[in-house]
Amino acid sequence: MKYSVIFLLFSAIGYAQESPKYLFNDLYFADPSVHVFNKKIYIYPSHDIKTEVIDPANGGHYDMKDYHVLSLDNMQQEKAKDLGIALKLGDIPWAEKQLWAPDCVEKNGKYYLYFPAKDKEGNFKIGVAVSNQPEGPFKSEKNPIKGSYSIDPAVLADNDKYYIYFGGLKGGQLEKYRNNKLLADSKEPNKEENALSPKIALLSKNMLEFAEEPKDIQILDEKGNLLKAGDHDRRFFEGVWIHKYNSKYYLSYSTGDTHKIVYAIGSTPYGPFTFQGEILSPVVGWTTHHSIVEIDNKWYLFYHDSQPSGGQNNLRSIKVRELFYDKNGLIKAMNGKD
Ligand code: FUB
Repeated sequence: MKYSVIFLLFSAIGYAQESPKYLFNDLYFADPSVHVFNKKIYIYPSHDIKTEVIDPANGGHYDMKDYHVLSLDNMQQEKAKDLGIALKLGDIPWAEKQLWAPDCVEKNGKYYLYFPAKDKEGNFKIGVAVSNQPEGPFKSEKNPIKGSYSIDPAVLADNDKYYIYFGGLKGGQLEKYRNNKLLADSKEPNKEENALSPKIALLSKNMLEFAEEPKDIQILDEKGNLLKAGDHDRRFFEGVWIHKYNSKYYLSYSTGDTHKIVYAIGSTPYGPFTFQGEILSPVVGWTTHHSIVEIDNKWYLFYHDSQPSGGQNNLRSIKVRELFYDKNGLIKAMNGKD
């Protein structure tokens, strides 16, 4: 009875109804990038910890010091299993602090973990670490990827090519760069200027370098114009993810200060992408970050919120719920407060 009342309520306001579940009780994990490797589900999250650092302007309170890998045997399993530390700050020669949202991809039986961290000059760069198993341990390269900057790498394997997407504003430092160059006094564009966009680069055959200069991804409105910087409900902020559905490329991301997960659709990995709408309304907590994955012919949204920590922004917990498309391939919006 109670269930049907809730169902009717959410159907009426247009949200897809499917109860989310938390995947972990004891430790705080966030930013879940999820992949199926060798028929097992692997989650590559950030590992949130309590910290004394107070630095909201730069996100210094997201003070993570290692990566764990989590796994599920199937989607019926209630809780994820912690497979332990896969990489830690002290083993990354170039990194100083803040191990933020990672992603992992497999190529020819090797696993490549891409991750952002601040270097000794305080600039975010993207590193890569390699393992023979999906759960690690991963061995970091000595230096970050040449020409990399900002945060939140996500990798797409497509037709034997591997593309890395990245970028994030504010704490993620994207506005400090133009044309892939660090500028001394660069700021966010004014609200009537074009919004900053996530970047894409083809990865080299050995997966350790960019094979090309990162390019801007164009996100267009319904009239074919680039989204504007003042369009906070739609413009890119951080946490980009890319997946394919019915041969189309779906680019999804967080809008940051309006706390939504939204998406745009394109016909190639490089875009352009046309804005479509909301996937998830704001969760409890400042950040919202997700991945979208097909598992056993169903689609899932993995994400995080700060409900279990009582709303502490830097202590987040990962969740999952089923995701649905309509007959036109549009994603049904979900309520982040469920
Ligand atoms: O977890 C640290 C940062 O918070 C991530 O890199 C962002 O996407 C946001 O979730």
